[in-house]
Amino acid sequence: MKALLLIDIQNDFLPGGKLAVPEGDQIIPIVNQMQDKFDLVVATQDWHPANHQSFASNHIGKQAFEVTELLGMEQVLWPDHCVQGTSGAELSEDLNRHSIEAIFRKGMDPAIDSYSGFFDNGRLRSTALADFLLGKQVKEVYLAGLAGDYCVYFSAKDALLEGFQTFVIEDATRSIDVLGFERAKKDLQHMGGVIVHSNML
Ligand code: VGL
Ligand code: ZN
Repeated sequence: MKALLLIDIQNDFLPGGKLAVPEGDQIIPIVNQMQDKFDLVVATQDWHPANHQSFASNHIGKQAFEVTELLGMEQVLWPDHCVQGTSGAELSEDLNRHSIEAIFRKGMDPAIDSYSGFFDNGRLRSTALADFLLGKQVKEVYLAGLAGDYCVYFSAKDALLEGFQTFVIEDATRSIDVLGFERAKKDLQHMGGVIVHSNML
């Protein structure tokens, strides 16, 4: 079984949003077209409380995009984004959402960030996404969404570590930092991941 994981296709990561990924909206028609090629479509949703410690606004004297430490781990401080219940946290209205069987929320613990759809950044807690996929006999996982150098990358990495055959659809993602995505792709390939184009599906 082949699953498509739609990572954080939320208003705040799209142009006009609080943490807009350049050209993020360009993936939406591609993602809409390819959904019927998969046995299962699952989405993730970044879903932070307002007091989340990844927000620069919750650290006196710090600016967005500064790097600090959280629980002994490097942490980029972000502009407030994907706050629970706000329109910025909603999946895009332009995204075809009717095939999405389940939505896994992440980033609810104010003390720790959660880029991956599988685990928080400290791997302290699981979202149960892996169990869900295993329960559906999924062997191959294809990733699309935002941002390529953060949540798509970390989700793909965890998919590999969880034993799924893992594919990143590179034209169905956009990144905060393009060079960061180049590094991410190399790392994923090194781990056994495969980078594909939507026209290869
Ligand atoms: C993301 C930064 C902070 C992402 C989420 O979806 O890639 N990036 N929170
Ligand atoms: Zn976030």
